[in-house]
Amino acid sequence: RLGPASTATHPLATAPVGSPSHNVDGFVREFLHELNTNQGVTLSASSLNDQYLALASTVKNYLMARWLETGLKTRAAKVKTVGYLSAEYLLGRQLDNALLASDLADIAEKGLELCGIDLADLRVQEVEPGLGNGGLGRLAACFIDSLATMDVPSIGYGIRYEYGIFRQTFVDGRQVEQPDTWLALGAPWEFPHPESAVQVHFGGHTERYADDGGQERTRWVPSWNVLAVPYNYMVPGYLNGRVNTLRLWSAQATKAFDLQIFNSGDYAQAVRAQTFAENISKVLYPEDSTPQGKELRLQQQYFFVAASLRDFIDHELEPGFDLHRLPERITFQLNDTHPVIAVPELMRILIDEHGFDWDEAWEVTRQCFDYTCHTLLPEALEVWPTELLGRLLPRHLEIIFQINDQFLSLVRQTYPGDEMLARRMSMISEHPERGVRMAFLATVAASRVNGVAELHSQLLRDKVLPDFSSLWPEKFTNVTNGVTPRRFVRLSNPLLSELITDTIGAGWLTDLERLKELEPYADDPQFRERFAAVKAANKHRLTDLLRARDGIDLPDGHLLDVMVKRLHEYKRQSLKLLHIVSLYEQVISGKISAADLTPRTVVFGAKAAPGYRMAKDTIHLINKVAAKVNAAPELEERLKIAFPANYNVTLAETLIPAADLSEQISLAGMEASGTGNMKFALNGALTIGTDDGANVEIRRLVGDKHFFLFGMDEPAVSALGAKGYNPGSCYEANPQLKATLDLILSGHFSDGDRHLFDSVVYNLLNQDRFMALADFQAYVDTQAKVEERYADQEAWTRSTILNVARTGYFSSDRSMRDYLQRIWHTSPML
Ligand code: GLG
Repeated sequence: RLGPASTATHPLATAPVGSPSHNVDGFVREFLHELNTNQGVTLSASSLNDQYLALASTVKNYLMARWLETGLKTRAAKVKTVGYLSAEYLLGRQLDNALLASDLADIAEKGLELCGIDLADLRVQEVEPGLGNGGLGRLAACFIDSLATMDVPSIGYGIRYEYGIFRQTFVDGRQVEQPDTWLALGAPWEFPHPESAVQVHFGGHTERYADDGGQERTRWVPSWNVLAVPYNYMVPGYLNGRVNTLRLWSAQATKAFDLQIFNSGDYAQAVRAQTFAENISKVLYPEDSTPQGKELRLQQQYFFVAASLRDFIDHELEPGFDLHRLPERITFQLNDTHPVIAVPELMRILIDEHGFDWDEAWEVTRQCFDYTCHTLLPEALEVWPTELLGRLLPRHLEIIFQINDQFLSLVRQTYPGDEMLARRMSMISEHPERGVRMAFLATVAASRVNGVAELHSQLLRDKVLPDFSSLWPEKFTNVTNGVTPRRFVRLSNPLLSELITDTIGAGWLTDLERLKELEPYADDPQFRERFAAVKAANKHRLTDLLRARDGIDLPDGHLLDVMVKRLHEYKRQSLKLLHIVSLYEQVISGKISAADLTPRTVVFGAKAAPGYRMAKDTIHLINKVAAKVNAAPELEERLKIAFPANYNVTLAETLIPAADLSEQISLAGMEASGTGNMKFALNGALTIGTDDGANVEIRRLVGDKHFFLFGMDEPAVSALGAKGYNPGSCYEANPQLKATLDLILSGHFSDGDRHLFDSVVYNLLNQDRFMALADFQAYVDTQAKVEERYADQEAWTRSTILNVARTGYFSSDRSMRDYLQRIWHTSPML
């Protein structure tokens, strides 16, 4: 990447050139220059897209000098870098974040105005890079933002999917997926570097040979390869002059690969082969929390990880660097098991390419990796069939077997005679087929293993990896997730941000615990009034957006009750739905009158994995119920459901600040952390939630009075599971629950079709793995308490202020501080 050392003598050649002038004139000049030279148009002839692209280039030009300086400074300092390895980055739109980080927002707005352009019109041109599924990918995006803001040298490594998470549409209430063509109108934030592409190999076999010293060695003789082309993205810190790099890899066919086939004379086959190679980074797998054991997925994982290790070792380190000292310079964070194949890859590089012996290589490797687990669902832990792994990466499978052998001899030494234990802890599972348990491999290799909230980390130790945590108690730790306040408070909620700065002064955006200073103002009626006015304005902003985006009309003055997250049975959208249907049933059957209802609009946002039947049926059911409820005159407009399609980061940014009530109702022990829960609390919504994931910590911080807890806790869930849970008996014992389910079964929501929703309803009645029926009554009762509090607007607002004031802990800056101290053992660059 650096190329040959420059022999230039001009003084400007050795340092980054300066930035454009930081004022309106400088901005306008730069913008018009970009429009002319990059887009090739004059202002008068330019389209909105031209203007957006020119604006993006302009902003990049302001950040450029800092980016280049950051690179030079970091290389020269030879400090430890954090290499964040993640198959997903759910970035959201880039423009506003870049304007904020470079302190250009006002200048840009004024400058564009002078050009007759409204910044707001350009903002909406940007298609967000949706290179992730949900929480895990969004967390990675928050983390790299915090690392840059905290001046930590770091590189995010991932995949530049040509198609990100699918665009969701509804056809007759059913989810239909459309490809996400986020690159179609140009990708102004990326810097492709085809000249720095690295080769990634696959397939073939291994062979032994004797090296010059007569030592027996192994080499991998792969059968095909692809090029990994890096695309660099700026990751600007907030007003601190640091710009880190996110490096996403795109697959391209190698020349050698084509030539072989071209030479055989089969031109068409050669072109097809190119497509085959390029398929690797073509599309993001849309499964969230459930691995798909697809070959292409393993190819993706190895592809980005191999390219990243190669890149770091060959391009980031100085030539001739002694790899025995690698842990001094890099710590790779494994974001879930997706990048775990990096462990045998580093072993292979050290042993096969650099002549390390096994123990030396293991010593280095062990110190270079840490592993974050994001789940508790056993079925969500990746297991790769050895047949597949061996075919695609034969050398890696050998190395994994050897790591496992060494590990199991340690287990046998530590617990002599306990063969059952050794079998349980083996990285190789035998049933249903022979496979590699990637979480075990990660746990053995990593210096530290962490869960993502206190409860989750505890359950990880006790239930998911108990044998490992008794063997290595000190290896396990917790880092509770966080969210970046730059995007999720400052940018998404400008009015609240202004009010906060007005009240406690500036500086809180990088020191979020300072929100505590708001606490006394909860008792100040004037402040409460201002705070409530912000919420009301945010609701209007949402109303405008949903009208334009989805043709949805939100009624005024309703409690805005929001459940947005991936559609998953464990998250229990079905429980929310039962609550709605129950209210509706009581009104239409005359048990209560519409006047008894607290005016409420429930907003859903949820994508289902395209192959996840139950989730898709649940979406269909929500839409069917919505159609009926929204049209029911009996309800007198006091209960509404809005389900805008294609929930994404951009929608979240307008939706969350408008919410009154945050639904975090997973079965206790199932949601590792949640991060939406944090965003809502920080934006002044109250939570109705179970004792699950980070809810536990949110409740502890905001106080019981300001959090609506309901349902079984994890021990109760476990006990009920052990005793034997029978959802049918909940149904029989609870007349309102029965009436609710019966109404769905009667075909009321499905134009008389009594079987349309059998899958959903009978699953609840017969199996209900996530115990929605068991928590139904508690949920409904707690919703009544929500309504009671909401009726007292002063008390409600007071609680919401205290939620904001007390949740500064959930800044991803704090998460990064915890990783730095507990896991990475490094500090920001001074
Ligand atoms: C996971 C979990 C979430 C968690 C997120 C980030 O399901 O509970 O908040 O990662 O750690 N697969 C996910 O999205």
